[in-house]
Amino acid sequence: MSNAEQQLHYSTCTLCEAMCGIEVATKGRQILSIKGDKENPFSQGHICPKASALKDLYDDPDRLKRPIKRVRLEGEESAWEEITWDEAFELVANNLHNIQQAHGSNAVGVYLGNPNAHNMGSILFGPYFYRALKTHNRYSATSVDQLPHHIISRRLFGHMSQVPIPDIDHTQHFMIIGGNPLASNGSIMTVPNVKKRLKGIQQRSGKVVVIDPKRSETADISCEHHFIRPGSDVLLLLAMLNVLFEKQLHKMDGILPYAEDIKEVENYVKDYSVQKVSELTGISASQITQLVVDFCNAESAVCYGRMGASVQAFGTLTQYLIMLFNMLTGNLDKRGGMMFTQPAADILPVSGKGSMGGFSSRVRGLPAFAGEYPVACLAEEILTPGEGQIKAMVVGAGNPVVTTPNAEQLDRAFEELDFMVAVDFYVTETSRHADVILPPVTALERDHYDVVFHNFAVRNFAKYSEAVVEVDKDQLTDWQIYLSLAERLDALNGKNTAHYAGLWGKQPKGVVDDLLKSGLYSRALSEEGAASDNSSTHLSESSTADSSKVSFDARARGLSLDMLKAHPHGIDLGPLQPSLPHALFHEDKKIHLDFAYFMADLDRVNTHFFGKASYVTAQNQPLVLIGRRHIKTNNSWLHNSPRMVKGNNRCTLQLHPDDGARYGIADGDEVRVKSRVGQVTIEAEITDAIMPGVVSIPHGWGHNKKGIKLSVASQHPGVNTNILTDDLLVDELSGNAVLNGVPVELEKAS
Ligand SMILES: Nc1nc2c(c(=O)[nH]1)N[C@H]1C(S)=C(S)[C@@H](COP(=O)(O)OP(=O)(O)OC[C@H]3O[C@@H](n4cnc5c(=O)[nH]c(N)nc54)[C@H](O)[C@@H]3O)O[C@H]1N2
Ligand SMILES: Nc1nc2c(c(=O)[nH]1)N[C@H]1C(S)=C(S)[C@@H](COP(=O)(O)OP(=O)(O)OC[C@H]3O[C@@H](n4cnc5c(=O)[nH]c(N)nc54)[C@H](O)[C@@H]3O)O[C@H]1N2
Ligand code: SF4
Ligand SMILES: [Mo]
Repeated sequence: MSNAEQQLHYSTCTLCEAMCGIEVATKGRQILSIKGDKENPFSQGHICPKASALKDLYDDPDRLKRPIKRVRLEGEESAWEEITWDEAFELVANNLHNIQQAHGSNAVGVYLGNPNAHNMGSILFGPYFYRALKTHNRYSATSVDQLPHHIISRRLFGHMSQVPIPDIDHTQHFMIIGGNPLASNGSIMTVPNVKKRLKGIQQRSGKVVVIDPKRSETADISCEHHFIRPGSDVLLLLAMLNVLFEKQLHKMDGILPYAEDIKEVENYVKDYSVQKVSELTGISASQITQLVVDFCNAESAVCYGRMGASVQAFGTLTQYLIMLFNMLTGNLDKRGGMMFTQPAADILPVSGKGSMGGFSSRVRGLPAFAGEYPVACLAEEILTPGEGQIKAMVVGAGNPVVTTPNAEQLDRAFEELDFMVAVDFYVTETSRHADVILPPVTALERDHYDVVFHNFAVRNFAKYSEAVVEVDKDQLTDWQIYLSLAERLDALNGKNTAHYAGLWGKQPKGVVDDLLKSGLYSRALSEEGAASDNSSTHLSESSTADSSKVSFDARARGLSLDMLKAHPHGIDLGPLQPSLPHALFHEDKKIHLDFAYFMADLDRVNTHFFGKASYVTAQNQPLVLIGRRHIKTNNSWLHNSPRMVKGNNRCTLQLHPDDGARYGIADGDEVRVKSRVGQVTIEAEITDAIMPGVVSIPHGWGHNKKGIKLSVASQHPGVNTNILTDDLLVDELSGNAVLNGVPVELEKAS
């Protein structure tokens, strides 16, 4: 091992959505360094400080490599014991099976966390396991995140994952509502080096406008920033649409062939004048009008809303109105506007469109979407006795005890389970409750094709990379874990398991190969490729015009895994292309605006903001809590890397100097923050970057739970903000959690 040669590998960082290309230097099984891959046509050498955390994760002595089983000792104590994979699979399959036999299929609940989306194996082979479980009790991080986007795409375009994204490289006007891509590196917009691209808009005389209760890092480099009262975006959007019609600024010609009824939007918004909403939003009437006028005067423009706009009381309606605003200004499916992507390996045609309606949750009646219930109701489904009560949990790549609302209640609920299994390489706040932990390998130890995020990328691009380091025979990837469990469960349920042999042989990468070979580019290339010498297929034509760095070799017979292996930096497939009506999944090839479903929520808006009993008057607004991200965090799970937590305490309560004075709180003071469901004590950070009446705490912290095995994170525990967020506060239309705009009270801790 010691005399192994140094090798360079070209891989992809899977930590956030940006898909940055990385150059990894290895010697044997040692990872020497991680740098940006300059030859990667998509990310062009960009990485953020988190990329090196991939090495830290790989080297982390706290990381699990073999399955462990909890052994209960006397009293409340327990210890972990390493077991073989065979023992582990048997234990898990038997327990889940027995619980389902005794209490019904729904007695097993599943929660899937965010890293699944960045994992080819989990995305493609995880479903075999969930299907084998046959439970309706499915939950995921989607309902503390992008659920509104999926519902809108399902209803309007016919598929939950057909989400149009901002054409950032060609737009002349970018309005960002509740997103901070400078910290998050973009979301539902895969965009490496977003800072350079935002600056690019300004260099070509375009404009970046940020609407956010915080003057964020993104606001700092934009042309214009407006504070907005958290949760009032829906009013802003209604008024913006109203201005469009009042000033006759709308451009409907392009969209009318797909959505004739779009004219009716005028009737729904006519009551929401800029004057009516200005005090409640905190943005003046003339400023709102100007926002619309500037947007409409731009050659191309796009309005984009993310976390801050989605994960709040009116998140679904807000995102819907954002979509209508883009449509009514002629910016859907237009260069520089909101565009659909053309991914090379397209899973949409072979994945579920998103089932709607039918089910609602047992205890509270929250709506199911795409076979999942909102995670805000998970704890009550475990804690409330009766038929269908959850008795066992499967948690895959998630840490809901830190990341979901009313976290302490969920923590208690997990204690009540008869059995729990976690697929995770750490003993976390969540997995510490498990009876068995099944640890998969980390990102650099597995093959990767980004099955999800190419679909949200600001440029069409394809890239495949093999694992950069070898693993031991008894180290497994997520897909091997899921497939093993699925096979055992099916066998226990008396099902025929003959087809599993084929799946083991094919592997997730075989599925990707099939998708590539049957995909858009392969078709284009095999139709024209062999004959042409200058890579001028209908797809690359515009890519050459757009100075793509690597134009793909059209002489090749078509895109495949082998072709991608031969291009280890990835293959650029050009800028986004207009693609209506092709992008629509509805059989009639129309956009279904579905006013009946979405606009029904205006009743709730009216009651909330204008009803008699409303607590949200302009004068008497409660102090509200929002969240934030930092470039060196990744939700709850990178705090065990020393270089990610180095430096000043970042888990602080930010508040405005006026609020500091009002509550007698100075910078650095310890403050007690209380909500309906919990309280925390946290250090205050006074800053005028936050709007008066609003406080902010980042999520993902609170590593002080007994029994976790995160030795670095435990030294920098921070405070879990989701102890304050309220499981009963949801966006009622979707059931999505409200993590922004939570009423809280403050006092200086004595
Ligand atoms: N207050 C507040 N709360 C929030 C948010 C907020 O803005 N404010 N944001 C929300 C959002 S957008 C999200 S997406 C959620 C995330 O919420 P979750 O998905 O529940 O949590 P993560 O912190 O991403 O936890 C991921 C877990 O997966 C493990 N893991 C990492 N990679 C892998 C892998 O490849 N395989 C397996 N099996 N395990 C892996 C990690 O060790 C970690 O324990 O948090 C949400 N919570
Ligand atoms: N460094 C880092 N990057 C990440 C992650 C991470 O944890 N750390 N997580 C990843 C994940 S899972 C996701 S989903 C993405 C999320 O990526 P983004 O959507 O960019 O999320 P945030 O960075 O939290 O930015 C949300 C912004 O919304 C603002 N906001 C809060 N409430 C409101 C409101 O009511 N109205 C308006 N208009 N704005 C509001 C906040 O002040 C904040 O600036 O980031 C991804 N990237
Ligand atoms: S921005 Fe950072 S975390 Fe995100 S993919 Fe790039 S290097 Fe990884
Ligand atoms: Mo997320």
